[in-house]
Amino acid sequence: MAVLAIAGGVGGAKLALGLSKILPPEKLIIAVNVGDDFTHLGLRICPDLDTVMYTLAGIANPDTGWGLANDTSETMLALESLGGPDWFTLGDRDLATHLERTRRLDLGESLSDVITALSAALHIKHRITPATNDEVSTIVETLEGDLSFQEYFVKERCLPVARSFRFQGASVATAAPMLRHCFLNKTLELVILCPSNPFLSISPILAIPEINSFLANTDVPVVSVSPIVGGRALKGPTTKIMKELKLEASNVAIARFYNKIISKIFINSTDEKEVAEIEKLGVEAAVTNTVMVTEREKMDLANRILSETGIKF
Ligand code: FO1
Repeated sequence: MAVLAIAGGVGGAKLALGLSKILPPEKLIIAVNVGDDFTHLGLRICPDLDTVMYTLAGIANPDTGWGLANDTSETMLALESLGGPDWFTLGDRDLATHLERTRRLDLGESLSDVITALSAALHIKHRITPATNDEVSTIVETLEGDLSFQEYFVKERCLPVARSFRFQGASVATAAPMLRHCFLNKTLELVILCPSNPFLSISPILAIPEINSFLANTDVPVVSVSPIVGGRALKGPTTKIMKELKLEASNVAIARFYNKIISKIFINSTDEKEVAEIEKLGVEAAVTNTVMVTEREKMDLANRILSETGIKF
């Protein structure tokens, strides 16, 4: 039996790391969002997958949460002097990941096989899989028209007002083989929606029919860790997006968003006052520290989730 952690970028990667420090490889699967992926400079860029891989390998840039620690940017400088696009910063060593991924994909390898190979090369023992091997692209519908995720997030720095999102390709995408195997063989004992942006990072995964129907119908406990603390997101545009979607930036709103699939939500101790409101939704609220800065805090949160849900490890 195994725990399935569903993760997006930086926030999800932190909890995935905490879980990987506690659970042995055979007891954990990390399924990662592909909605942020895009082809740039002819290379297939998979930011959330790379953030999770680099984080588990202990080589992620600690300041940004993405890219590699101590990377250099000679190639970007040279590219800029040639008049190439410099809005999306790719480190010299990070580029090797994109080159090798693109090489393998062009040979016809599936994205999940490529991630398995790259993870092995990075000496990662735990299993990381894309949510799907199909292309799912998050499109941000803004007042200035539709933007691809990276155009919105990086090029426009999340400034355009978001009206809604769509996940191009999701309706015909299938679950990655590792996930399908778990669903069919009933090998999961817990599903954790990690504290990533529900609208931008988790929704593209829930939009995949096979994954949505599993989560909506399974009797395996599905829990989430809220990305909101004290009325704001710890990182990224979640709070701004919630405002633009006319949602209050609260744990109640997150619990309501996931209401059909979660039985429990973990919220930060500062937000204890929201428990009653959340439990009116029929979702149990567990209060703990959800702010993960140190590795200890990542492991403590992972421990709390596993012990609250009775997972033996
Ligand atoms: N985010 C930025 O804000 N600016 C960048 O130039 C940038 C480059 C980049 C390169 C590789 C990579 O894996 C991630 C990168 N990110 C950058 C972060 C990325 O946009 C986000 O991590 C996710 O897509 C959102 O979770």
